[in-house]
Amino acid sequence: MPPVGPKTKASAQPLTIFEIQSNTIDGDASRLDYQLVDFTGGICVAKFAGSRPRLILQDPAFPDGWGGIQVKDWAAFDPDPTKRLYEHVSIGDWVALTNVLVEEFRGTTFLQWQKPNSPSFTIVSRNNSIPPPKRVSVDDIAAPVGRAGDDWYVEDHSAERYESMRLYVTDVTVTEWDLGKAVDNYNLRSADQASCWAADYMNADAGVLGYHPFVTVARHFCAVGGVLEQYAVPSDGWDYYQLITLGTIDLAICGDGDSDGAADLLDLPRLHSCGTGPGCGGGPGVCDPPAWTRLGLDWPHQYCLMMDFDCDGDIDVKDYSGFQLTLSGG
Ligand SMILES: [Ca+2]
Ligand SMILES: [Ca+2]
Ligand SMILES: [Ca+2]
Ligand SMILES: [Ca+2]
Repeated sequence: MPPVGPKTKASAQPLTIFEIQSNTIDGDASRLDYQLVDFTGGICVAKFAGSRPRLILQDPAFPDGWGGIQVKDWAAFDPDPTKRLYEHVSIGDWVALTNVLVEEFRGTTFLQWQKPNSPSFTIVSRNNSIPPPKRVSVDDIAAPVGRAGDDWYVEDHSAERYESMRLYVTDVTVTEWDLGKAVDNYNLRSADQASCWAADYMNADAGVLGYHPFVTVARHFCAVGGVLEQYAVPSDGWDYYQLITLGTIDLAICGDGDSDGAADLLDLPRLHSCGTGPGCGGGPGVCDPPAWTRLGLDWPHQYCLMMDFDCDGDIDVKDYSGFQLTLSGG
């Protein structure tokens, strides 16, 4: 049975994502845990189907932290469609909620949509632009540190501010897998030897073993994107953050402009369109960039992280050299 919320509201005013996430006891758990709240809402940036479908919401007013939250729909399969939430919300909708329960569940703050609390939703606006993912360093979302026995803990919770936000890291290599509670985490190591953990359990393109087919030990990525989630059950020896990829577009293999898993000559047009500037123009088969790779408008070469071989933020002659080396097996 889902937990049923209290009958009184935590606040007379609807709360923002920032107010729910940043108001913590210890830099992690929300002080509003187990309180019923009204919620000003956020833009739906992703949906995750499953036995308990989820919406991932972001508030673009807080791009640098405390700007994301997940909503779990406990009534998604209710016979009465007016009681359901998940199916009524599309990516790009700004959705506001009333009577949802804040719950800290295994380290992550959820808003629980549960019929006994008589929740309601309002689609405030549709077709909003999706807030761009935030670029973070691997160290910003550092992997847990192993301790005596089988315990794994993050040393601090400075990554908490990014919980449930879309992020990406660049220039990383898979060094280990089968880590974590569900034995589905993999370690991403940066050139400066920092590590973070990722997993593909929300990835729509993952295989039956739980990993996306692009993920193998020793695989290098120009960029990996996803939603940050915490998994914490300290009594069982777990407390870690993990970058959860959502689709193939979140796994940018260097040089693989068409995301088919290999860099070859068919990817050359994409390299060229990236290298000639931001006006890719959406030419056929060339430049329909994944939304998550869109950087700020002031960045000169949008959309093209998989072509940034030297991971310095632009696509220039050095990246052509990187592409050539890749094709020649160098
Ligand atoms: Ca947390
Ligand atoms: Ca939180
Ligand atoms: Ca390719
Ligand atoms: Ca470059």
